[in-house]
Amino acid sequence: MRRLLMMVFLSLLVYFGVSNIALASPITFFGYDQGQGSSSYERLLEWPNAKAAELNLLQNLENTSKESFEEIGLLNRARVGYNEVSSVFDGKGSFAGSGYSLYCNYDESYYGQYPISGFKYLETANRFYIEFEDPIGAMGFYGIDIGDTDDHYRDPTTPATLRIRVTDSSTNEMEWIEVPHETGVTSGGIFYFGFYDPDRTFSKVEFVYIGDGTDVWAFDDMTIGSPVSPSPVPVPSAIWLLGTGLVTLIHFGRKQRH
Ligand SMILES: [Ca+2]
Ligand SMILES: [Ca+2]
Repeated sequence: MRRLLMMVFLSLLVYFGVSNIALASPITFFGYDQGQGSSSYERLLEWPNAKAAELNLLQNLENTSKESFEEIGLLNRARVGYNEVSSVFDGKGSFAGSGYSLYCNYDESYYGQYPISGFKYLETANRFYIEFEDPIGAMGFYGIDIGDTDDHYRDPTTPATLRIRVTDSSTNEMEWIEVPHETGVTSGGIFYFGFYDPDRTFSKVEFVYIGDGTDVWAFDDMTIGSPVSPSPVPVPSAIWLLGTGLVTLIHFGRKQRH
């Protein structure tokens, strides 16, 4: 009896131990449309590759909230600090950052930065982060004029690149998610980057500026959500066997006592 119980305990340990180890990395999406050139600050009129990446991500999500920055009360060419914009994504998140980290609403290309939707977007040359009231399982965003490091202001030997860092809400661990954008590309390009994780949720997403080069970036049409729930998975045979084993054990134990 004791040996049987020990075997049940060991099977449980193996089953749950293995499923904990099998945590997958986030699944990522990326699409890039090249800008018109470093001497031209004309905006792109369409961005099919970036758009396709956005649609691919959204197909995998539910409970989405989109932030287009259009609701933020700004006059043309005005800027506000992060502390003035505490509620985004339908009130589910808030931005924070420091230094030159501002919202803008230029309705034309400003040195390569411009909006995707409407005429408002987020413009920054610094690290910023978004914190979420309830943890999210997915996020995507448009990045505009990111990676044109051989252009004005920039140090081409240490180009400015964007990386994002997520905080796992259950373990508080930080993890980098690489944004696979090029550097040394033309001004005014547009990419879409997104990720979802079927196994974990995130309470904080940090946009981190790496490199000594100075660059100014724009972000627009960010979406948060959760991965579409998988259809009910049939109970694994191991669990069936375990259950059947336990029932037999209990039955056997009772019989012995009687
Ligand atoms: Ca917008
Ligand atoms: Ca730029």
